[in-house]
Amino acid sequence: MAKLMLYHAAPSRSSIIRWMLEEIGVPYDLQLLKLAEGEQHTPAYRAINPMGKVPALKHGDVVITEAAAICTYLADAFPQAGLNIPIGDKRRGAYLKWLFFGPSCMEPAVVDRAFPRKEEPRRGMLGYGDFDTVMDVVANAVEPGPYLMGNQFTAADVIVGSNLRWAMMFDLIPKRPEFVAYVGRFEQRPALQRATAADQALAAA
Ligand SMILES: N[C@@H](CCC(=O)N[C@@H](CS)C(=O)NCC(=O)O)C(=O)O
Repeated sequence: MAKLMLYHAAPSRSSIIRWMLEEIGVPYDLQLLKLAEGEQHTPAYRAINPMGKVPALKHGDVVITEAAAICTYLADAFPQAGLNIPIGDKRRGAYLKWLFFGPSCMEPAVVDRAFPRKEEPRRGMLGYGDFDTVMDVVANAVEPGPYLMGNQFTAADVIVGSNLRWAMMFDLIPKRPEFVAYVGRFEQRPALQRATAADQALAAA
């Protein structure tokens, strides 16, 4: 049995972690959950993630939930994969900013746009401000390339890249040339190709 166990459903946000694990290149096991059958709400799984959501990752006896936290954790726990910016490196500030920006700004901006609220909240009350600013900020960050942190591909790209990939796939954001070029660079990565093929096979089964 591998030391790492991913609680997974395909396709879902846990596919982000599958990609991350393939990038790291260590063995892992999967525990599959059928979300449509409510397996994420069983008492056994709620003991792992009380939110009743995937992904969750077990590393030995450590449990981590929330996709961006899992990616941050894995990058630090397996530094030999070169996907983290270590503590003490000045670039870690920007690296952490992008890891948090995915779930705290990009995701809510995209979801709010897909499912508009009856009453428009005040910009100052929304952590992400407004959709167009979020898109402009991300476009400016990925435009120089190849990755958010320059030449180094990091866990931040797994988070921000997954967000952009998914949102463009479902036409939830404009296919800006900066986004298309950035995401296009990932499609060639063997780790993403392995994770995607394995998840497609799971989804089809
Ligand atoms: N904030 C969580 C979101 C996780 C999430 O929403 N997962 C969805 C799948 S994409 C889920 O488990 N949905 C099942 C449910 O809510 O019942 C993260 O980033 O990990």
